[in-house]
Amino acid sequence: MQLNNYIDGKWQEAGNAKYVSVTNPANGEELAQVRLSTIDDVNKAVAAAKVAQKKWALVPAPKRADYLYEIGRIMKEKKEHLSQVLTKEMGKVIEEGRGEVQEGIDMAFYMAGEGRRLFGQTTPSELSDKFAMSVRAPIGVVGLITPWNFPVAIATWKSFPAIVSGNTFLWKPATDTPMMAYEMAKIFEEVGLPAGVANIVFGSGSTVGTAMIEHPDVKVISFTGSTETGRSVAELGGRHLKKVSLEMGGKNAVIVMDDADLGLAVEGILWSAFGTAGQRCTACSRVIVHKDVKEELEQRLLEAMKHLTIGDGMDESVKIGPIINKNALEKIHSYVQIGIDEGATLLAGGEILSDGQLALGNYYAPTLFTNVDKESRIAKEEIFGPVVSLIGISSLEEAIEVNNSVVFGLSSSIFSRDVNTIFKAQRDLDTGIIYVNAGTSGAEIHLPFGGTKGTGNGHRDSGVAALDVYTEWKSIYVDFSGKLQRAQIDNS
Ligand code: UN1
Repeated sequence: MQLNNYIDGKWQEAGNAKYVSVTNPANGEELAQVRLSTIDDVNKAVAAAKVAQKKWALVPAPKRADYLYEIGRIMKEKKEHLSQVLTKEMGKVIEEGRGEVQEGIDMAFYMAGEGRRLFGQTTPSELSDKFAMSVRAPIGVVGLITPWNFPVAIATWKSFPAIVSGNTFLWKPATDTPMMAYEMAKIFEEVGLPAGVANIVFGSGSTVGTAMIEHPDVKVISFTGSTETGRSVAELGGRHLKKVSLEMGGKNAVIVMDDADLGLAVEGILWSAFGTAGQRCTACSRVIVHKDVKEELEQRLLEAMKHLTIGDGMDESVKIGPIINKNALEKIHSYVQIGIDEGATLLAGGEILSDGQLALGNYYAPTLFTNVDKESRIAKEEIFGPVVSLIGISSLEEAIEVNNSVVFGLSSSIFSRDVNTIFKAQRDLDTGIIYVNAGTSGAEIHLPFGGTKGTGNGHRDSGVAALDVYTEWKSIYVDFSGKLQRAQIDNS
């Protein structure tokens, strides 16, 4: 199967004659070939999106939303097919593949609902016979750059609010996972989304991403990916005065206090540290545990980890799938070496798995370190794999201090039964997402998603907050007094 760009409602071969293979990380099997795009392809897509946007902005928002209801309905109808494609190209286990597709369906219906809201404000004027209000206005053509770890959900967090509010878009999916974008393009075609509203351009960040950011007709860039790339996106975007929304790395922690339900904490840690093989921005990478329960937690985690089955995510009994590619696998393994060199105690895992069928794919053993120094690299840097570090603490204040000591601020969690502890924690943890008595992942689409410090730049995906990325506020004053009334002057 060969994947081509979807531009102006048509399937178009990219200018570059080179095809690259898309492979299944579970077994190395080739799934498709994708042609990489050139700057010319980007220009074509932007031109189509620009023409389409003029008309799309005039379609009443509830009518724009009708397309989203249809998209949601078809995604629901095709849920199993989409989940299987997702699991094959990205590797997450099929149960999680279904969960991610569901996240996209939820987003479709949620944002479709916004078509009849898109609330602005009406407010009294300081002058008589004058009306004041604000409305959300579309911005124009938006550029979306999405990661491989959530190939569909994250794209829906960005594209659905963009189109319901009257923009058109150009989407560059990650090179490792173009198939979900192709599937979504087929759905856009099926619902009859007007040509040019949704455009998909496959290709590299250096060519397609850069061309998108530099193009004068692309007004907004929404990016999810590494902090390193996000920084370049922001720098380049800044030079071109783009509105840039970034969602980047995490170094999320679960705090386990001495009064916690340890059984529940073990389940929460396992799920958020090793689910998706740790390849979530929201994955738990640190466990900050009260010294009075540290040893018991270690024992319980080790016991529970014995039951984690690793393999091809298409097998319903498998709990942990592969790592996206060989480079990522090597990076994870090099962090484990760093941890050992830094003097942390390796309790479990720490190896690339290659027994039998596993040799065909990229698998890493779920890894548990303890006695990790809070200042060490494995306690501070994002690993993006199934590696978790236990750090001992003696008080809530210390736990919060350790949690907040990293450069990232996406997600955090606390296990405790004490209401005072919980409320202090939710006030003082400086992350964009906080969980109480649950792990660090599992955000729902109707709340803002994003983080503080090195995780973001003040914007949010999903939730009603996403509309702020894709709209400008227009404040409108209607004077019906029939005379000149000067604000701040004639009303005193
Ligand atoms: C991500 O890892 O970038 O909360 C997204 C979660 C999912 C989304 C994760 N709903 O883990």
